[in-house]
Amino acid sequence: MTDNFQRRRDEEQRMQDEGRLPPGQSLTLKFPVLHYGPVPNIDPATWTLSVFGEVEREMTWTWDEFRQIPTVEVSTDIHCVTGWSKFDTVWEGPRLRDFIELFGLTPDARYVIAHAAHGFTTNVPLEDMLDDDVILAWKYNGALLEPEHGFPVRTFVPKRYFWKSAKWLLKLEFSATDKPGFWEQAGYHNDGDPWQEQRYQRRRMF
Ligand SMILES: Nc1nc2c(c(=O)[nH]1)N[C@H]1C(S)=C(S)[C@@H](COP(=O)(O)O)O[C@H]1N2
Ligand SMILES: [Mo]
Repeated sequence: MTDNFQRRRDEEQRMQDEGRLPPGQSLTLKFPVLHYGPVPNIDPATWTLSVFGEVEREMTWTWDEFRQIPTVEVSTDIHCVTGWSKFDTVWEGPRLRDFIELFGLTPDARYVIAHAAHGFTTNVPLEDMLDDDVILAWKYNGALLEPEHGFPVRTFVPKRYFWKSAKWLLKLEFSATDKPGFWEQAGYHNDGDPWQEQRYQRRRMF
């Protein structure tokens, strides 16, 4: 027991030293499910995805239309604020940067707010959402997303803690001002960079 525990610790230390495991994280081989509230029962026949705010053209896609958009595959690590990281997860969907070309942004767009089922929201600066690895994921390991992992579509923002990757996406808002989301208003850090261990907001004590 102790030997196994020590070996795991050593392995995690090695990965931290190699720069792959962010500070305070430990590795999981499972795929934990984490969210607030129940899994929504989304019917793909009526689901739509819309973009609004600082866009040149407001647009809406049905599930059939959305799946026609060219996709990229991203294989990378994910890091949850509760302390688990999972390596080499494989996701597929349109790259957000390319997706934006379909409707265009106004010069005032600075933040992207993901709106998901049950009123869940999360905010990320536009600049960070233009990274190569930010996609609107609708496949995991080559198959459609499981309902508990966000079917039909989730945002995927691997350079932030995983709460910034909104499951059950309904709308993307492009905003001139920042709008702290569900967990961000509840005390999670506004930026959520795992490498800087930005888990929670610093609170003024007095
Ligand atoms: N819509 C929605 N998306 C969400 C959440 C949520 O509560 N609602 N939780 C976030 C959190 S805290 C995490 S860690 C990841 C977990 O994703 P997974 O269940 O696919 O592992 O989803 C994120 N996306
Ligand atoms: Mo999380």
